[in-house]
Amino acid sequence: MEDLLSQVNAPDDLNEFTNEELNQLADEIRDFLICTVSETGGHLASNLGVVELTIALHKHLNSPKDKIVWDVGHQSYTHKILTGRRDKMPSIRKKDGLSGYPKFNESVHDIIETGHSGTSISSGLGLACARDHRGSSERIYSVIGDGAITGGMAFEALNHGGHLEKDFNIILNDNNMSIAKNVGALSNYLAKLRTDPSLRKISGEMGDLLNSIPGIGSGMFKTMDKAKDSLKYLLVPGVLFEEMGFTYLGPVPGHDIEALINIFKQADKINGPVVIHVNTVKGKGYYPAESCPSDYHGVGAFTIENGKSEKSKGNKTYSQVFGETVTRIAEEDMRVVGITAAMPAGTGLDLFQERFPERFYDVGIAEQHALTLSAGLSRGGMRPIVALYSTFLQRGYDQLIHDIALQNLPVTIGIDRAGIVGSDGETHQGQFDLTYLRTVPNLTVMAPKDEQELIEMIKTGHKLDNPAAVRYPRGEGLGIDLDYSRPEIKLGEGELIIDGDKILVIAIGSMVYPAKEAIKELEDKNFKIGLYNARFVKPLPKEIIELASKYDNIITVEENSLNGGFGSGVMELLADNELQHKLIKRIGIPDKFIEHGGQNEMRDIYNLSSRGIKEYLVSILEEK
Ligand SMILES: Cc1ncc(C[n+]2csc(CCOP(=O)(O)OP(=O)(O)O)c2C)c(N)n1
Repeated sequence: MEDLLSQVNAPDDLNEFTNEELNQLADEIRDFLICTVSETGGHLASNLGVVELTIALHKHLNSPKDKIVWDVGHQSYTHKILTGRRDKMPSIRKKDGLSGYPKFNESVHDIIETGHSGTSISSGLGLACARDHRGSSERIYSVIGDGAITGGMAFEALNHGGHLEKDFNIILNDNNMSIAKNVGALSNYLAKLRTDPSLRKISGEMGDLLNSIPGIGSGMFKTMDKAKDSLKYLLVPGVLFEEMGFTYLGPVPGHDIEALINIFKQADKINGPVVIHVNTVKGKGYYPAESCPSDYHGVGAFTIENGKSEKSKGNKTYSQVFGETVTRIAEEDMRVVGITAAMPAGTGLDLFQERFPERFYDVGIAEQHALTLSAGLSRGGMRPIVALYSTFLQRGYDQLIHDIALQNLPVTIGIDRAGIVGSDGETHQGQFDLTYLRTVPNLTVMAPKDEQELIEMIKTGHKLDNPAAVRYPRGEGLGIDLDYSRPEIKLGEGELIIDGDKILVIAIGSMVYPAKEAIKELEDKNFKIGLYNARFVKPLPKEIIELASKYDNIITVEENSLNGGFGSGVMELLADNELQHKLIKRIGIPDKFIEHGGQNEMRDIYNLSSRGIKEYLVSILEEK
């Protein structure tokens, strides 16, 4: 059979293909995706689920004039392949290679950049408003998953979109999965629409009926809508969306390109906003991913034959140690509840979920709600421990301030993936949390140098009567022997690791060991460089003032933005104590969004490795 994939360099190339050829192309793309991701790693299962949907969209639409807005953007690989980036796919998620998400600088077909969930309806609606202001006529399709639509932003956008009555289409890509199994009342509702044969039959019959009455069918829906005919509740599936002002079409089988194109044609004829409910299978076509989609949501390189990932060093990850710590604390304290926003495995809370299902809450992709729910739980006498990634905690900043800190509630937040995250790039970096947390009154902010300190800091958070946050990096710990019985670290107590003279390095969290290594490599110089592990960003250890007065110079090191970060905090402390002349250098993340690449590779580029820290120290020593 002739290879079709190599003939597609732009969406227009699809125009030449018959339906049969489009199906063949889907098979070829699927093989290509499995092959590529087995080498690069990436979001395999989500991408395998939308191959036909993406082909159908590009066949039906005229991109880039018409706009496709991807929610999260992790499922945009087929879109990248169809829009001229096939040859670059082996570089995906690597430094200087393609991003794993839509990016303006890669293609005119990437209209909105994303990485966080639940933005596509708002941005699609914005594009529709802009189109109408300009008086043009492009079609706009936002593609959102059943997981992403559980987030508050998606509800806000539905509410507004139904009110505005703009022409734009939402494709609800329903595979019944978030990263883990999707949760929530909306998810149950979608499952009913998907599986209730009577609704499917009615939907099919209604569709046939509409198709058979040219120009009248969609009007009929509208009449029913206006009349608020109670019959509609019996006849029309998706009444929830209908009542919010959308026309609901579907559910349509999401691996049938012809059926998809037909429903898109139908949607284009309808005035006002439309929800097209598409059923897909996450991981479609690759048995390991189809049978266990959560394991293949995001994967490292793997062997195609058995689906097994390359072996890692085998140290426990920070997330695992966090999960184990919370579970142990909960054994002794019945008040402990664990909360995640759709990331039970990613945050390590799956262990807690297994052990204490009745005290575990997965709230869906709803970070804001997770935090305010914790505030309520706390006021009700529980001791919530919330686990969120640093980048997603950004979503819940007001909830942290207004609902937790203002009321000084004892909620502990485990902030995973803080600092450089690696191949997910700009949208996922945990580079801002120390900056935005430092300003919150009542909040204690900690960062462990290793996984043992993580255990002790979670205990500190749990014992405090005020809110506390502990931030730790993505990936494996240092592999040290863990002692879960050690007590909590006292509030504001840092640790002098090397007592030196002249220069003191004050490091926080993940930067303590690289700083120690750098200092060790400079041991034979005349200076003895000191090292202090601050442990606390808020309150900063008082000991820093004492130490600073003994040393000539201070250098701070952090895996956080330099703007307003840990080093800024030390600077303020020194200035407030007339010691501002002591601080000579702050090492940290510069004022920019950090691109994708290997985690350690990017750390090294931004001097957040022992090499980078050593170079800084050498330059300072040479100046002296
Ligand atoms: C605000 C936010 N929280 C969490 C995530 C992590 N995340 C990425 S994809 C995903 C699940 C998305 O599920 P769905 O929308 O159904 O898409 P699917 O992968 O199933 O196709 C989650 C939780 C995120 N990207 N953004």
